[in-house]
This record gives sequence, C-alpha cells and structure tokens, in this order.
Amino acid sequence: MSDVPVPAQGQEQEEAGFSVEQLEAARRVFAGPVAFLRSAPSLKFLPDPIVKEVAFAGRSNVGKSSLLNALTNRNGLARTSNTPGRTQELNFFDIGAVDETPPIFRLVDMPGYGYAKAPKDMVRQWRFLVNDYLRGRAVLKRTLVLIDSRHGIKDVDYEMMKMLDEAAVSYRLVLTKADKIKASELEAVTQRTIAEARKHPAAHPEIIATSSEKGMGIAELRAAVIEALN
Ligand SMILES: Nc1nc2c(ncn2[C@@H]2O[C@H](COP(=O)(O)OP(=O)(O)O)[C@@H](O)[C@H]2O)c(=O)[nH]1
Ligand SMILES: [Mg+2]
Repeated sequence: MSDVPVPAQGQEQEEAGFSVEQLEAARRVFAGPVAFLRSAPSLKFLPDPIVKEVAFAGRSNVGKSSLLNALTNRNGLARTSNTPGRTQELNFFDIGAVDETPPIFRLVDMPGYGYAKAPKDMVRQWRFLVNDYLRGRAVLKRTLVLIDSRHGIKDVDYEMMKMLDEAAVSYRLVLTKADKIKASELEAVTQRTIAEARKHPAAHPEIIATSSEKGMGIAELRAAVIEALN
C-alpha cells in the first residue's frame, strides 16, 4: 500500500475529472450576471452570433428548466412546468454581460421533444428549427443532452443524438433527477449511458449525473459548460 500516491491538498474534492480550481472558476462565472436575452421561434429571430453558445436539449419534462435554474442559482430563470410540449422556441440567456459589454457566452434552452400528444405539425416545426440551428451555428460549441435517469436513453433521445452526430455538433449526455432512483440503479444507468455515448462520434465519453433537487452534479456541470467553451 506504500506506493499509493498521497493526494495533494484539495485533490480529494476533485469531481468528474475537474480540478477544484476549475469547479471554483465555473462557480464564479455562474454566480455572476445571468439574463434572459430572447426567444427565437424561427431562425430569423436568432441573436447575432457574437459569442460562443452551449445548448441544452432533452425530452419534455426531463428537467431542463430545473437544471438551468440550478446551474444559475436563479429559481425563476427558465420556467419550470408540468405542462410539457408547449414551447417551440430557442431561448437565449446571456451569461456574464455587464452593462454594454458583451456576455462571456450564451446558454440556449432548446425546445423539448418527445411529447406524446404533440401534433404532427409541431413535431415537423421542431425538427426544422432544431436542425437549422444545429447545422448553421458556428458559435455553438456543445449541446448537453439531458436523459431522465429513471428511463435511460429512449428512441426520441437517439433521434436527437443522430441529429447531433450528423450535424457534427459536439454533445455530452447528462442524467437528470438522480435523486429519484436508488444509488445502485443510478450506477447501472450511468454505466449503460457511458457505454452508449462511446458509440457516438460526436458524444463526449464521460457523462454527468445530476439532481436539481439535491444539487448533485451541478458544480461539475458548470465546469463542463465552461470547458466546452475552450
Ligand atoms: N425529484 C426531482 N424532480 C425534478 C428534478 N428536476 C426536475 N424535476 C421535476 O420534473 C418536472 C419537470 O421539470 P422541468 O424542469 O419543468 O422539465 P422540462 O420540461 O425539461 O423543462 C417538474 O415537476 C420538476 O419539479 C430533480 O432533479 N429531481
Ligand atoms: Mg422547460
């Protein structure tokens, strides 16, 4: 046992491959100014691509709004609701904009998918909007694809991953609502999700398990967003 390396101070707090310094730097960015910029129901309403963007995608009700609120520590930022399938817009948030200075980057809340009762027209509109955005947006550095840890990756999630693979947009899978299942189940779904991620060329090989309710994985997710900008 004598050859086991002694961790340097602070290293024991390292999470998901991020150093304490990275976690702290990311925390500070998200503790700074965060402001809703605009909703874009179609491409002509997109803001000028002046800074890098990180987008959030996922099935309706996966916990996307809750996660955006947890990341930014602001309860009312992204509306959380139990009525899925309503919004068909890309919502842009400025992070770190002070007065007239441009933001450090933007978060983009993509419209949820996979809502069973969504009319066909709405699904078509979703597909056009999301595909056009993914394919035409040079400032989009990464998409976080949220997966409900109770269900794992579903067919509609595979469709989203396929769109990202084909658009060559880098993405990372993020498990949500980790507090809703037992630790052993979380471990199993985490391993299954990692195995799947590794089959996809544009997917990051590591995933992050989160709970907006309990705060699990939030610090790591902040660091993952900042890392995606570099
Ligand atoms: N237990 C638990 N519930 C959550 C969590 N995240 C979201 N929810 C609940 O799941 C529902 C959908 O969340 P919401 O953020 O609106 O999902 P969205 O449709 O993807 O934006 C709401 O009732 C939330 O309170 C979580 O981490 N843990
Ligand atoms: Mg939402």
